[in-house]
Amino acid sequence: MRIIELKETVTASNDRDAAILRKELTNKGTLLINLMASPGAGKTTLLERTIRDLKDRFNIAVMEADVDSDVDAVRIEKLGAKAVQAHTGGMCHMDAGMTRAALDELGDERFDLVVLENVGNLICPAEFDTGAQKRVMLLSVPEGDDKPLKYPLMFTVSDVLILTKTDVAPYFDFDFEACKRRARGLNPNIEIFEVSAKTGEGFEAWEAWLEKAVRETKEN
Ligand SMILES: Nc1nc2c(ncn2[C@@H]2O[C@H](COP(=O)(O)OP(=O)(O)OP(=O)(O)O)[C@@H](O)[C@H]2O)c(=O)[nH]1
Ligand SMILES: [Mg+2]
Repeated sequence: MRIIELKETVTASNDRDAAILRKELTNKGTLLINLMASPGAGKTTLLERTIRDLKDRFNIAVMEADVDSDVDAVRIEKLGAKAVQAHTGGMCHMDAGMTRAALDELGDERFDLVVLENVGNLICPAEFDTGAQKRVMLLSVPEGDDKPLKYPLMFTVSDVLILTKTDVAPYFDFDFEACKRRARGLNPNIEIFEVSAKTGEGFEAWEAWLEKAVRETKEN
């Protein structure tokens, strides 16, 4: 597994670079997902189960972005999926240039699905287009149902909201309906799934969405 050291790319327009990257990926038939959430919300655990379930159908790679360490990339490689660990040089997000550099490290192999596990936080990753065709965010039950009120941009820019750790719901006052109402108030088109990576509950619906998105990318 490779570790690459990235620096924020200084370009005139991140949005323009992201649009070019998105087009290249779609032309290649590769779906890139920008996966965003707070630290510890369950991004890597969700990916582990998703890879286990889908790896026989799709060629999957993961780009782990962190300020430091390689623990997440090591977890992904254990499942037999290709992983690169990107160090963001202290930055709290990935931009399109950094994403391109991390993709280059994956080499020439063709992937159906590449997931970028962005740096854990609900603020900066929402502000930067990485070039991914889809943005997926996680909110875990222990974080609370008020997060759409506090971090509205993340909910506004995401295509999918996955409410995770539903197995611990009995121990928290998490109002699912209020949370969904708040998220849809910001983003009426957001797709919402409820899952537990511990029990596997809800994974069928999330993986069906993902499979459809992979197939649609190839048709474009
Ligand atoms: N009970 C329960 N625990 C979970 C679930 N998903 C993840 N966890 C636990 O939550 C903790 C954090 O999970 P990770 O998958 O490492 O979270 P992450 O979002 O990748 O964290 P960072 O990469 O550090 O931002 C671990 O102890 C997991 O076992 C779940 O569905 N239910
Ligand atoms: Mg992680």
